[in-house]
Amino acid sequence: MSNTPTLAETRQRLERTGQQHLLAFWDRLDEPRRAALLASVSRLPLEHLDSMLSQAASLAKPAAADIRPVRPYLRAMPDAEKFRSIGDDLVRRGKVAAFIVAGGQGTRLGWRGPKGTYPATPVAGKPLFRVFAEQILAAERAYGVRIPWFVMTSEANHDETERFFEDNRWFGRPRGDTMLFVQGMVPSVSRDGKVLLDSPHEPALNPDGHGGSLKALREAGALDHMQSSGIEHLCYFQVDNPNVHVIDPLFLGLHVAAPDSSAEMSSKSVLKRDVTEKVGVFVKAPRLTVLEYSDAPREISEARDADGGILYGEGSIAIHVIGVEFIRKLTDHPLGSVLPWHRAIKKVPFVDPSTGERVEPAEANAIKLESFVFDALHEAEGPVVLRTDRVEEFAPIKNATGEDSPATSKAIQVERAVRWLREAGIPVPCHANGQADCTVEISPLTARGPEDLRRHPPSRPIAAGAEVLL
Ligand code: UD2
Repeated sequence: MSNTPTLAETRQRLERTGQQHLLAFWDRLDEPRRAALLASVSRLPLEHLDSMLSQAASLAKPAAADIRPVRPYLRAMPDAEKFRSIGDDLVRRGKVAAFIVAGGQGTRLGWRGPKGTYPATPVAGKPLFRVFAEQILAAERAYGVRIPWFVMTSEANHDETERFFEDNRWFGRPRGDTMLFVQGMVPSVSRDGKVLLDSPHEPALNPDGHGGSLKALREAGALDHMQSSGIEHLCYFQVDNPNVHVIDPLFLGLHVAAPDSSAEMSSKSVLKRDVTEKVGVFVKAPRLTVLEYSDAPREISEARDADGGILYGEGSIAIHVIGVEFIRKLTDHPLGSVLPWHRAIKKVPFVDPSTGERVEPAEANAIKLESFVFDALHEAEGPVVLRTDRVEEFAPIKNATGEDSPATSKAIQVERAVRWLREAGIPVPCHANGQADCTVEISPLTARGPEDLRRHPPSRPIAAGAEVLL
């Protein structure tokens, strides 16, 4: 027997919550559409919607006067070796899993398909998902351990993502070591709090943001799975950054053993390129917070320190380590997580319940709610920030052209490869100005850093002007 509420129950609930218009087209619907409508209404958080909207509307942004800079750890810290070996030990003992959020639409890039399928690397044109999978595989080989990979998709791209992994035979890793699951959706509502209809039998929904990943991990059974297999920490990253070091022992060691950390959540930063760069920044307000670029008052984003550097310059590159126990704590909540809702006012096409006509609004007409994973920092005891090197770890692909585009990402990927080769003492052909005269890509399966290249140098020298895949 189905658990879907009946029409009468649904009608009562809609009346109680002021959303009766969702049944406006009931009489015109066939049976399958009626069933679909009842089922989707049953999943809407209608009883909580008013409080979600008013919480989002009143979300306090920290006042400039209350904001202080953070003091990050640096990779070249005195105890780096100690932390690295603590991190190595965690990975070796199977305490660590990888977690990518890949539910976004990649609209800015204009790629028709899940963003992880985008051919991102400079020579082989490897798709992003392959780059990450090979990194995980390389770490598994180096540590002699299996590292589960959790992949969050969205309703819009789940099937295609799964097919891509299938078609690529799970990138050479056992099928059971990758777990795909779909993030949640929340209703898109009119400015007066009415859930919009996307069609006569479907409420308009939008993904609940990467903050929804914590709830989705729990609902998909991933948390239980991690706890039963002894996994204690998740290495969180985004789909758009091929230079991420998915498994970073120094970062993991710092997360669990820094004197001021309680191993709940830790983050990486890079120094902002300039004051206009579109990354959130880590600040103290007074707890550790990411101030999103669109929310930062100018006196904060443009403030300079005594040496002329950017005062609030610790840019978030959306790389975190999150404790599994901490995720359980955050998701012990009737709405699935304690993270606050943010709202964005957007244009959302809808079916007008009074006329039955589809409206393509000329102006922003709707409130979309979403939550952000970095808001969890605010809840964490003793979160720490590790400042890392930009070229080494951040080559984002966000826009089709210009900044943070495939072209800039490839240039950074090549810059890192050249740097690794030079550090390993391998000659790289140069122009007169010292710039490398070659396009090099290093597969994660060849080297995870300069050390691997030193141990296994390329069999042939790199020729001037060559495109080389190592
Ligand atoms: C994000 C950060 C920004 C900075 C930057 C670094 C936010 C709001 N801003 O900017 O502060 O750290 O990254 O690169 O995060 N995603 C989902 N489901 C969703 C929404 C997003 O899985 O409902 C994923 C998406 O697939 C991507 C990541 O989250 O992997 C970031 O999403 P974005 O592209 O919207 O964030 P962006 O680039 O504006």
